[in-house]
Order: sequence, then structure tokens, then C-alpha cells
Amino acid sequence: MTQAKVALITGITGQDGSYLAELLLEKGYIVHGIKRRASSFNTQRVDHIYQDPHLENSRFKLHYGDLSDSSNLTRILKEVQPDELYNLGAQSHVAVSFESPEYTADVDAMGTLRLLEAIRFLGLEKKTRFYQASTSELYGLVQEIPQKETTPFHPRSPYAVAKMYAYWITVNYREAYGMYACNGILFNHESPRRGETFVTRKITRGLAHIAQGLEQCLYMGNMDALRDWGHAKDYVRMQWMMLQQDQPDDFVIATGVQYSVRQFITWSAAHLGLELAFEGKGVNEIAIVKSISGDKAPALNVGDVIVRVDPRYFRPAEVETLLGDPSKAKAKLGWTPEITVQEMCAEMVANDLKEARQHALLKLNGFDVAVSSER
Ligand code: NDP
Ligand code: GDR
Repeated sequence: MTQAKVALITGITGQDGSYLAELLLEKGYIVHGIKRRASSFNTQRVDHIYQDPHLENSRFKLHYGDLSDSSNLTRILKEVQPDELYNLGAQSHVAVSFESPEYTADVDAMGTLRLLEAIRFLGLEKKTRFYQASTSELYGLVQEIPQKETTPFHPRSPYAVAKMYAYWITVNYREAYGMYACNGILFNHESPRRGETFVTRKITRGLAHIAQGLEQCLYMGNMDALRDWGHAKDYVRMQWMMLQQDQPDDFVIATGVQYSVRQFITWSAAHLGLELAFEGKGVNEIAIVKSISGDKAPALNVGDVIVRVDPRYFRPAEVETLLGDPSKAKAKLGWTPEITVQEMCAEMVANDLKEARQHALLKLNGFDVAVSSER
């Protein structure tokens, strides 16, 4: 019998980490993950795959750790001896990186170096294959449309600058020490498990809340921004594929289609039976309910203003447009995304509507329901 492969995932409690852990467990891996200590439970995204560590055949194990802590990372790597290490952990919010630039650099840039050094220190260079969660934010102020592996970088946020260090240190350790180390340059990918403050989830959750009478208005930043959105499930499949090749390489992962934030709002509203009319320009833009069909938005009337702009959500330097060219991934790895952005939007709205209906029902029956609207 061949021995099960061992994977270690940083950021296992995040969106991608949870889908990747599911995929690797399905493939028969023993999956280890690093979770941060928090004052309340933070494992909601992986609770459904949790296995009691007391069970003899448990294939899922979480370790306390942090990307800012070298000795902790080295100790975990020494214990786990992973065949594959997926570095998905990061302070991943672009807007927040302007508020916490030093922390973002420490975790996203230095954290990557700490892992690579731990591999080297423990003599695991030939055993452990390394995946780095690189990002389309590296392209920032785009130099070429669409963006591919050879497109020059121009990062536009502390997050993107930190990720640029992580990108190059991964390339450097591959070249310097012959490590199997790869960058996946992933364009935006979403799902019902997306963090609530990223734009797609903010929209699907916010509009579902408004439809059910839990909130009144969705406050947005730059609705003209254009993104190439895919589904996280498709993208984690590609992360695994990248570590199964003969030679390590870097790949752009994208759909090759872009839409505006405003378009995503329009689709999300349509899944709630709402037709919207956008009026005004810039900070004065609003979206008004033009017609209502079905029973998904009982709290709304025609004429209600449900989207407004709040300049608080503008970024000091914006990435206006991103569009990826995934030809290399298609040609070399045979990867194509299976879920369209429209299907993904429908799935996200359905998920958030279900939750909003539960909250609305509780409220109707006299229970206190506080829905956080912190973005
Ligand atoms: P999430 O924000 O959902 O997850 C980030 C994960 O990193 C969480 O598990 C978080 O823990 C963990 N984390 C944060 N800070 C630390 C730290 N100091 N030490 C250890 N772990 C930490 O991100 P996604 O799943 O969406 O993205 C995964 C990776 O891919 C990230 O590196 C992101 O930057 C990158 N990326 C994402 C894209 C996307 O569109 N989703 C596109 C391109 C790249 P906790 O749960 O406790 O907060
Ligand atoms: P992004 O994702 O910055 O591309 O980074 P996000 O969903 O936060 O923003 C996408 C675009 O929407 C605009 N926008 C708003 N964004 C947020 N969060 N909230 C708003 O209210 C709002 N209004 C408009 C933004 O300005 C932006 O142009 C994500 C993260 O997952 C990164 O970790 C990852 O590297 C990149 O995607 C690829």
C-alpha cells in the first residue's frame, strides 16, 4: 500500500484553505492546517471536515500557529514533514493593508520567507513542494491587457507590495536551492465562504439583508472597478495541480472575462427578484428598486433606494481593472474553470438569503438579532 501524502496548509480557516482541505481529504491526503489563536472560535469554514484527533485514522489536524512566528512555523514543519506546503495564510484585505501596512508586510512577505527558510533549515528542500498564493494585485496599474505570466508588475497597495516580495522570494528559493516552489497568480475568486468584507460577498449578503428588512442600504466604494471573478472551488483544484507537475512553474489562474462591481450588484439583485435603476454619478450614484417579482424581498417597495456610495470605501490607490489570460494553465495543465461568475453569484445569493431569512424569522418572533454591518 502506498503511503498517504501529507499536506500542510497555512490559512486553512480561510476561504481557499477550507476548499483546498476538502479537496485534499477527498484525494486521500493527511491534511494539517495552521490556525491562529483567537478569543472566539474561528474554524467555522472547516468544522464540517473536522475529525476527532483521538480517532486512530484521523486525517485532519490543526496546529496553533502564526506566520509572524518563525520558531512556531519551524516546529510545526519539523513535526509534520509535509510533502506539500500550501501558503494561503495572509492579511488578505487590500483596503485594510493601507491601515496596517507593517503587519501586512510581516505576515504576507516575511511570513513566506519564514516558511521557505524553515524548509531549508530542516533540510526538506527535496521533500517539500511549496505553493505560494500570489495575486493579480501584483499587476495593479496594468501594463498590458489581458495580464499573463510575463506582464510586468506595478503593485498599488501595501498588500500587493508585500505579495510581490513573496512572489520573488519563492522564485529565488526555486532558483537558488532547486526547491519545487511555485506561484499561482490568482485573479479574484469568490464563493459563499468568501469573507464578508470583500466586495462580492458584501453585495450578496448586504442585499439579502435589505430584502429581508434586516438592513436599509448598502454603502459601496468604486462601482466602476472591473474584476475577473472565478469560483474558489475551481481555483484550489489548480493550486493542487501546480504541485503535481514534473517541473515547478508559475501560472496565472483566471477566467478571461471581466465585469464591473455595478454589474455584480445588478445580478445579485436580480436573484432576489429586484430590478434596479442606477442614477447619478460618482459619490452621488444611487440604485433604486424599479420592479419586484417573486417573494424574496418582502421588506422592499418600488422606489426604495438600496445602494449608495460612501467615499470611505475608496482606496488611496485603486486597481481599476484586472483581466487575466489563463492560456498557459489551460495548455500546460489542462485546467479550465467549470463554474461561471453568474452561477457563482446565484449560489452566493441563495446562501446569504437563507441566512437572512433565518435571522428575519428570529426577529419576527421577538428574538434580538444583531447583524454586523462593519465592512
Ligand atoms: P482569507 O482572508 O479568506 O483567508 C486568509 C487566511 O489566512 C485565514 O485562514 C486567516 O486566519 C489566515 N491568516 C491571516 N493572518 C495570519 C497570520 N498572521 N498567521 C497565520 N495565518 C493568518 O483569504 P482567501 O482564502 O481568500 O485567500 C487565500 C490566499 O490567497 C491569501 O494569501 C490571499 O492573499 C491570496 N489570494 C486570494 C485571492 C482571492 O480572490 N480570494 C486572489 C489571489 C490571492 P483567520 O481565519 O484566523 O483570519
Ligand atoms: P480586491 O477585492 O481588492 O480585488 O482583492 P475586493 O473584493 O475587496 O475589491 C474588489 C474591487 O471592488 C471595489 N469595491 C469595493 N471593495 C470592497 N471590499 N468593499 C466595497 O465596499 C467596495 N466598493 C467597491 C474595490 O475598490 C476593488 O476595486 C481581493 C483579495 O482577495 C486579495 O487578497 C486578492 O489578492 C485579490 O482579490 C486578487
